[in-house]
Amino acid sequence: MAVLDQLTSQQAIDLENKYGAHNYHPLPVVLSKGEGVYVWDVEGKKYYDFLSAYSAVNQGHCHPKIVDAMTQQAKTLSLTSRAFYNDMLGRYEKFATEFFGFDKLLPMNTGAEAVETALKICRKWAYEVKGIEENKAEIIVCENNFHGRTTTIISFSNDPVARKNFGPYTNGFIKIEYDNLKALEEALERNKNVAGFLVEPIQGEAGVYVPSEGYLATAKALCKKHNVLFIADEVQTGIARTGRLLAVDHENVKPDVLILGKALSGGAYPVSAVLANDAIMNVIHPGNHGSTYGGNPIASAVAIAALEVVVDEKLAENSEKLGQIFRSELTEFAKTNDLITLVRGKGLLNAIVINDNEESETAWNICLKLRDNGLLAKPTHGNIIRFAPPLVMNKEQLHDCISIIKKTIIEYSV
Ligand code: IF1
Repeated sequence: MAVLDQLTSQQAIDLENKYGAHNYHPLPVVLSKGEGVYVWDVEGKKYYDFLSAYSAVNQGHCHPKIVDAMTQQAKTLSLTSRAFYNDMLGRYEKFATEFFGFDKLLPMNTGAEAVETALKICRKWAYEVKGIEENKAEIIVCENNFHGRTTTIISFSNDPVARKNFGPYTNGFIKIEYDNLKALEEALERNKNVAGFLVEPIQGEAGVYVPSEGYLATAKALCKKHNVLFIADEVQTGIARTGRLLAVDHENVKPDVLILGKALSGGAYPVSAVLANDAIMNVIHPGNHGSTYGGNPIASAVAIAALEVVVDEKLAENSEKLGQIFRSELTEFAKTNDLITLVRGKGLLNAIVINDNEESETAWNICLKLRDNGLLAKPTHGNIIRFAPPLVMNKEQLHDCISIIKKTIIEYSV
């Protein structure tokens, strides 16, 4: 079989099982085409994409403006490394820092790299600006966090599957309960070497946990009081996903350090970034940090186009409007069906909690049925299904999806 011969779904799955590391357990569907809110499998069946590649495809699959920007730049100059300047990076940095309101941007590629970058900046700021004794800096994180899969990041994870047998672990992290301001205040008062507080404005992987109203604003105020950096990981919640440009905007919170990824490129190309003001970012000097592909011309062109789409197509407003319809319709429906115990989320980052335990296969089996009914979603745990369609979805498509979800739950309940 020639490498690019047409495949059946089963053939594609068999190839991945035989030749690929088994680091994922995908839903059994093999996609070969994407456009806007739709994806198609190799047999030509059409689906609504209700995961958006974990919120990387907020602008919709293969958005023409983003693809054009990528294609044009790829034909012109793809990569220079940072050994030389290029004519795209500075323009992207100016555009993005003005777009989000910070002095500077450090360009990386994946979300985890951006989180690692933010941790390094926070520690260096702690030693060189705050004056913490070297190698004593502590960063507060939340239980049930998800910030990526590097060795340092999983060192402060409490997910045994992400963590076990990857030690020895990186030190310097204090874990507290999410959405618990008393725990944060105590950790800040008890430890004099705290450099930063790293937090997801909504905990995505944990099951779309939306914190109490005021949590982010009060947490930021506590950090300011203790001269500790408030570091917002908006890799999943950013770029209009929750109904505002950033999830922290719901509480008018300005993070000291902002971490972006995923939809910063609209799913076209790996682009991530860390943004901060000069007093923090200027601790970084040549040779401290970098990446071969970080800030490459294609990434710069793609990110500019992806952010312009967010504004041009009013994606935050649409996310807010459709999210409210989604939650109110499904909350009403949940009253009539024992299978759904809760609907929660913000904008178009939502989840339903299934009336079963975390270890059950129920959520998985419901997602298999959703697939058969033409909608793709995936559980975050045995009993929680995350729903996150592209933000370009219109009302008619959303109502169609809500009907599919209701129909599937009813079918499953009998
Ligand atoms: C997987 C989860 C979501 C993230 C936040 C950093 C990163 C992520 C808040 C790292 C990445 C992805 C990773 C992907 C599945 C997906 C995920 F289930 F893992 F947790 F979205 F919820 N900060 N999340 O959500 O970004 O290095 O992946 O670009 O690893 O399975 P990345």
